[in-house]
Amino acid sequence: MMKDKILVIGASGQIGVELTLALRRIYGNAQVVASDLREENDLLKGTGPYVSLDVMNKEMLHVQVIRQNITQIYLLAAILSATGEKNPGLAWHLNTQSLLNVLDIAREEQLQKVYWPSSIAVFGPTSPRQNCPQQTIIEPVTVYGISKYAGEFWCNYYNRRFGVDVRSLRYPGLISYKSSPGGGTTDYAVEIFNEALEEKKYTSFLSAGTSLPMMYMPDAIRATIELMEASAANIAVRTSYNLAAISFSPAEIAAEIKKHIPGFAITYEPDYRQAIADSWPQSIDDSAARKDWGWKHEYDLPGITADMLLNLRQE
Ligand code: NAD
Ligand code: AKB
Repeated sequence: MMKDKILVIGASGQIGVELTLALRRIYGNAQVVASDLREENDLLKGTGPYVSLDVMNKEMLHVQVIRQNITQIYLLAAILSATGEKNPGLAWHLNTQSLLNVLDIAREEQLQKVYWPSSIAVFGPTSPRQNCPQQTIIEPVTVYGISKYAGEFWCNYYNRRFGVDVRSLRYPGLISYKSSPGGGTTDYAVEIFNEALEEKKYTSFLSAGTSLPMMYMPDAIRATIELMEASAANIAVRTSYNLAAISFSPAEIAAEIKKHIPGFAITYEPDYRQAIADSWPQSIDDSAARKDWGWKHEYDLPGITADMLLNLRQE
């Protein structure tokens, strides 16, 4: 049997760094090829192979897949919600064409598996705000959400029509300390920790009571690997699975940080990202993921806060 050989595209990003390191621990360093348009992240250096790659260049991507004997692709390259609103055409182009390039190559080369993340950003103002179900009214109002929703249907199409084993999760906002977030609406929940430690104050670009679905990176990485390792027979959703952990607002995370840094102060200056956040649900029903492949989150807000501050203090 051919040994698994994985290509991670967008490996220098917020998720890519930690996912690449986790995959290398499981499959072996040499079996996981990291790639990105930008330079190799410092945390990846010396841990395994790295190639400079533009996922929009389909020919070069195809060459790499053949040359490296790739059997699985994790596609993480994307433009996120806040940056996407500044250049909608570019966000649509990158987010959808990168996926089509990967799905086409997966079909032609009969790759074992593909992973591509969607987002809670697929939901819009007409979706239920609380416990938003897997299947519901979905009318996204950001270009990022539109591109993710279209991508989900491309995944479903390539699975049904061509048998490509592509799997996907609708991640909530992700909180991490290893690699910085790349231009999303939930980025405040990472920035707040750095500013709390450095300045003892933070100005939030979302209002005090804006509650959003969130997750700690270790949970997100584990969810990704558990989904990818599940038996294909258990993957009933071939668009993208709702995935949830906790929900909180800027005021709630600030109160939790204050327990560790009593002098910490937060102020609020909502900007264009407030409208994006207001269009998303406050909480997500992920019972399909829990039932089909046993998803269970571990970290709550006190656990995330304590771990973030501990690790950032050690840097
Ligand atoms: P990120 O912006 O931190 O990382 C994306 C990486 O892709 C960057 O390193 C970037 O250089 C690279 N990239 C961009 N264009 C490329 C190209 N043409 N070729 C090759 N690489 C390219 O994003 P992230 O937060 O790590 O997100 C990864 C995926 O997860 C995205 O699809 C995103 O939509 C999704 N997601 C992320 C979150 C989150 O909170 N981080 C939540 C939901 C979904
Ligand atoms: C963003 O805010 O754009 C991302 C996401 C929820 O997809 N973190």
